[in-house]
Amino acid sequence: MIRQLEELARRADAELQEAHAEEALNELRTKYLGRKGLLTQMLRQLGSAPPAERPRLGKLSNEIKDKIAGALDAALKRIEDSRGDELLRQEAVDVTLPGRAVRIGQRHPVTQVMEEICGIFSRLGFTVEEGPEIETDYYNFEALNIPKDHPARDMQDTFYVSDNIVLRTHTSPVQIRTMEKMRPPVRILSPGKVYRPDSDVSHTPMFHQIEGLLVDRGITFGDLKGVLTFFLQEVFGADILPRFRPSFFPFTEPSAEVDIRCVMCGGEGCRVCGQSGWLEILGSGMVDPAVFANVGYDPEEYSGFAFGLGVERIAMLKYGISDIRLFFENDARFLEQF
Ligand code: 2U9
Repeated sequence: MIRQLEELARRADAELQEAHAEEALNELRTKYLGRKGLLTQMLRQLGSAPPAERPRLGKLSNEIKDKIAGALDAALKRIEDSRGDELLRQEAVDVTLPGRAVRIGQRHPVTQVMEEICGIFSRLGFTVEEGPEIETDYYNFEALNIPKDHPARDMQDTFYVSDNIVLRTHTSPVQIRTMEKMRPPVRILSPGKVYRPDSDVSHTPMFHQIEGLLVDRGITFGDLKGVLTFFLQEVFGADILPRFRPSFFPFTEPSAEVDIRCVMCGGEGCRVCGQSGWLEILGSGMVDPAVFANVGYDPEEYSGFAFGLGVERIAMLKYGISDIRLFFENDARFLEQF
């Protein structure tokens, strides 16, 4: 029986050397150590061995059993370890590879120009105020001295939401709302989207405006000219000399449109300036006393000036763009240039 046991141990050892896969090792475990396994069967025969030999046989059988089980466990562990190594190899990161370039976006050209303009006025102490794009007839028209059926309403075609609700046609309602809640001195800018039903190379139904309002005691047309000249020289260069041309707006009196020498032809006359040599940049004027009365400011005590400009128009002149609709097609090849 000892020889049988030793023979079994040798065979198991030989077969173990040959088994490399997990499956083969599990088969060997069943073959030798399983409930009907070869070693298990021999252990059962121990009872029929002479009593004197049983302790030795028992000890030897257990040693062989432990040896086979140990060898199987070790072989399985080797397989598991090498699987982990393989996984590490597969998932390894080559830290010497160059990184993938990240495409960095940028702000829309209209936003850039808007921020530039707000930046210039903020250095003069103006702060930004915002308000709703859907407005009441009162804030968009009435409070600004544009009564119903007044011919001035024809100056601004309007998107009506209902009888008394409109998409704001200018950002002026923001100034009315601000004056309602704030006493002078007032020095504010209102940038934002406005809406008018127009569409061609120089009009889109939505565009951006920046308006400004300054109210205090003793403000004169001279202050208006000084502030707007400073602004235009910051945007278009120190050598431009603006022209203040009389005009009319219902909410300002007197009113002036502000022109600069054409940036395209230098005043010679070209397609951009319509052969006039001048470019219209801003509308402006001294706030009409009727508007002050609507917000409870005493026109005898306070005066102020206001101005308005179209941001897309400034951006077109600054960058030489001939069709305003390019700003809103969102073609990355166009937008990336700014
Ligand atoms: C209040 C009082 C007065 C704002 C003004 C203009 C002149 C003007 C246009 C320029 C081109 C609009 O974008 S555009 O079409 N704006 O000409 N805006 S004065 O006057 C105000 C505003 C608010 C309470």
